[in-house]
Amino acid sequence: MSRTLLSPSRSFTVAILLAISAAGAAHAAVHEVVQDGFTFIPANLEIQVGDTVHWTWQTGSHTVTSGSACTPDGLFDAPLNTANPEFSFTFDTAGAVDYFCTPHCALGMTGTVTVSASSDVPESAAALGLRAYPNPFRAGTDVALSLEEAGPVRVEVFDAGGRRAALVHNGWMAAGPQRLHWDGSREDGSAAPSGIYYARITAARTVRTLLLTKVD
Ligand SMILES: [Cu+2]
Repeated sequence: MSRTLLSPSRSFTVAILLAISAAGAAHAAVHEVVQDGFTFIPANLEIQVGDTVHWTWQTGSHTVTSGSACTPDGLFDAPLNTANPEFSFTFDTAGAVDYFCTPHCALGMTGTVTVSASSDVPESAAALGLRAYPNPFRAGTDVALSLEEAGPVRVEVFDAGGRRAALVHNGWMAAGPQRLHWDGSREDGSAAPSGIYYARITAARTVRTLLLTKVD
């Protein structure tokens, strides 16, 4: 019920176009972490949604394993040794991700990647003219976008804590103006509480975010 793909809008006062193109490519930085003895350097990293962290091995045999308190949480778990001297992971969700080295966690070989969405929102949304209407909204809102070329598009909504509230669209989309409706409900069908949300649009290898405000 939250996956309504509307036909191309005939109202350009509503459907403000979003051109997802190479010219407007989102910043998607790669951050380097080096294994040095029983430490990751830097141990604490602050990045933005869509960024990639690249770990590089130097000596010994280690792992890069997500989780807190030396307990894997399943997000990623990769060896870091002479046979696997590097590992990359792209962070798609805001929030703090703890990780550790399995054999050396008790020695304090841990790290944290803090993924931020909020600081990137105004700049990226403005650069693309991305709009939702209405916004703020009560019952539901339409996200307007326009692809230069047809291709796969994923539109997700996250709450302020980085938890996904809804998958609005995940599939092929034609070129030209489109509107995607989020009815304001969570994936389990319950109504999302009022507050700040982020719509994240993934298309043409770029990631865009748009601030949404749900009011009572
Ligand atoms: Cu280690």
